[in-house]
Amino acid sequence: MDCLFCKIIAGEIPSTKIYEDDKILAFRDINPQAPAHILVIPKEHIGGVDELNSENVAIVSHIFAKIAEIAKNEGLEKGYRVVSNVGEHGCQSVRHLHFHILGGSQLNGSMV
Ligand code: DGP
Repeated sequence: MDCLFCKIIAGEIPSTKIYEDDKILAFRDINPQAPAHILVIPKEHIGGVDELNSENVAIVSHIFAKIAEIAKNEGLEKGYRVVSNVGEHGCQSVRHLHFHILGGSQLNGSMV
């Protein structure tokens, strides 16, 4: 499978890692949209939120528990945004489930 984030997980493409365990990886986005812009991904290949189901959804609770920890470690006490783009209309450019953590300054109030 030709998946960019699977290659990052495999170490074939370098990344700035923030957190890693046997199930997930967090690393800095190559094109930051905010002072802090981190991607959190499952090591299992799941294409996006639209491929979640009762068999694989447990990973999302693990990811969100770690998002809270990561945000605290990044000093984002004043708040942050968690975003997952899905499919063409959602402007998802990498078809591997990922959650953006965006923060470090006042974000725009608009969601779109
Ligand atoms: P999305 O558009 O929601 O699918 O987000 C994909 C993000 O992935 C986008 O913000 C840029 C980031 N990205 C793309 N290629 C690379 C890469 O090679 N390394 C890192 N660290 N981030 C990447």
